[in-house]
Amino acid sequence: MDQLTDPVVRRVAEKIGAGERLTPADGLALFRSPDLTGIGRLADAVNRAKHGDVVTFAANQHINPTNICTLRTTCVFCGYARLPKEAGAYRYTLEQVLQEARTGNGGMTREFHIVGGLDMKAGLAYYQEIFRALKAEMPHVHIKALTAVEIAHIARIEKMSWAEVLTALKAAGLDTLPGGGAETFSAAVREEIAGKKLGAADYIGVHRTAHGLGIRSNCTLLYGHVETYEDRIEHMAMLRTLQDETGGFLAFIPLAYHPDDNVLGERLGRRGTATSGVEDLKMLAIGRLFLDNFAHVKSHWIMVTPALSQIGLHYGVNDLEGTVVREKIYHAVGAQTTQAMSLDEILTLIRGAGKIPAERDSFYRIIRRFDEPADRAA
Ligand code: V47
Ligand code: SF4
Repeated sequence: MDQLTDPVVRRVAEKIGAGERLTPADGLALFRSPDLTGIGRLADAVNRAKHGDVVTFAANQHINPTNICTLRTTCVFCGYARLPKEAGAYRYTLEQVLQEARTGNGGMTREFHIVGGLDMKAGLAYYQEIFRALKAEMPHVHIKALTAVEIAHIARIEKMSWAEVLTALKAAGLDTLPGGGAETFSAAVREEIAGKKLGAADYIGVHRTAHGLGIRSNCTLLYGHVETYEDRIEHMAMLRTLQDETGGFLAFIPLAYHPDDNVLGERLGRRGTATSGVEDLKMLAIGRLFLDNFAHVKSHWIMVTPALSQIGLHYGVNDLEGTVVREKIYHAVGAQTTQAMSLDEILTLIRGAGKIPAERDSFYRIIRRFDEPADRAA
């Protein structure tokens, strides 16, 4: 790495070469460094050492069973939630969930990603029924469902502990937890953007409990709103600490804040100004470098565009959000990207980066590699 121009990045490269973990000060210095290319080269080297040229994706399908949410007025970045009597509010019946599950992906779905609002009428029994019915009809499909925030909500309305809720849902068919609801852990930021949402310690607590019960999970970081670089580092440090303790996280997924059609975006006067490409790439690369105990860093192409995600494959990313069939949460806040990607489109995107696409299961085991064709211009 003798062409690294910024001494800060050079120092970090030496540390990584010596097998040393990055400190919060190192992470902060990287965010402040102008040397995006150098940071990317480091992240790429770390990523290649773990995964070679293979980039994975899952054939997954998002289902959002209810948009009714008690936090509708306090999560000011969210454009998806509705109050129970508000126009556009919905809660699927079991039959509607099954209908949607049956329609997607031409039968290739291997994972349902099921999340929604904190709906007082969607308690334990509602989700148990859904998971049981999905598993009865499609036993091969993995169920990744309910964020830590939703688990805590169900526990509260059912007067049960997190462990009891998780155990009951696991028995009904829940396999893993998605990473949503983390937002940014900093108490001051949370107060401003998600005043009434489950706090950082409890988000971590639900994931710790899940890992203890053999339920693995993902984690996220919502960036590009009012948080500072220090907040991003503090957030990732908490994730890294839990990962040291349990090893239960599968992937880290940075989520780029979208300012359209939500109160926060209006308040900040940010309509039409999503995060910049440089910010997105830095976030992905520094996530890869700081979270040295994470195997997988996933880019969410729906938010940062497929083109940026493709470049991210040279900045530490080894996994792409899959062939999402119908995405509502981001498209409620102005995401202009397509709602789904076909298998061909995903293969073309990954090959266009000079990488080898591979379909994976929900535990990141490779199902099939697509080594071919090598010499096509994409
Ligand atoms: O927690 C809501 C985010 C998350 C906005 O685990 C917004 O595999 C940007 O967590 N701008 C839910 N982001 C989505 C999520 C996720 C997505 C894909 C894969 C996985 C996984 C998890 O969406 C929320 C929140 O952070 N979000 N509104 C917005 N205006
Ligand atoms: Fe509800 Fe989640 Fe939206 Fe907050 S981000 S209002 S918890 S759906």
